[in-house]
Amino acid sequence: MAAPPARARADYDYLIKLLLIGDSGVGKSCLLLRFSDGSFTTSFITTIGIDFKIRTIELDGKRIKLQIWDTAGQERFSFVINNFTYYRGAMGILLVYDVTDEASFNNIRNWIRNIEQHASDNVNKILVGNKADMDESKRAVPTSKGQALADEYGIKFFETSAKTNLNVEEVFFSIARDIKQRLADTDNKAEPTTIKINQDSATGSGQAAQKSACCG
Ligand SMILES: Nc1nc2c(ncn2[C@@H]2O[C@H](COP(=O)(O)OP(=O)(O)OP(=O)(O)O)[C@@H](O)[C@H]2O)c(=O)[nH]1
Ligand SMILES: [Mg+2]
Repeated sequence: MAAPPARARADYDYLIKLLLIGDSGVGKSCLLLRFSDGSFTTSFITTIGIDFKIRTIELDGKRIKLQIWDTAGQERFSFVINNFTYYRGAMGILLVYDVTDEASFNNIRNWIRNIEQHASDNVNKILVGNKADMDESKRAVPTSKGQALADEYGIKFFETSAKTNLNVEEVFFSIARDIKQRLADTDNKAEPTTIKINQDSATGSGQAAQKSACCG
């Protein structure tokens, strides 16, 4: 077997930083785990601090390396996102609510206000109503309400299930496609298309970042 070629070039064409935002318990970590590892668990382990996962996808013959950040929805653990650290360099934000939890839906407006304060103006956003697998009797937010809110902000909308894998790929591919298009447009101006991450957080699953965020 021939030796693999030396890595003379980056293993991706675009590096895209995405953020997951939304109340505690809506399923942000489960969506990330479903997308990055293809797994799901029913036990609820609330996120403390921040973490990220990487998955590289292919779009129109280009390799898109998605660096997806996940943080605490619980306010007492969300000190990290009260400043610019979490939002810095974000190219896309997934705003997640739980279709069985009306309060999490009503809070989306607050999360959007937060984004407007901290994220860059041209960041792509997408609205995600998670737990669509749950029984209709449990549903608190009709699909039409989610769609209406997304329309109001001029963003795309998906209902998902991290549990059954409904629309999870679609959400990430959709926002990645929109961002890639935006970056390709700015390519013409010879602007850098990637964000820089330091060596520590470029490797592994971001545990170092989580540690320093929670205990440092
Ligand atoms: N039925 C169903 N349950 C889900 C789904 N996604 C997540 N859950 C459950 O909801 C609970 C919370 O999920 P998490 O992903 O930990 O929620 P989170 O948004 O990351 O919460 P924080 O880290 O506290 O902000 C867990 O018990 C999951 O099993 C889903 O699509 N369907
Ligand atoms: Mg979490």
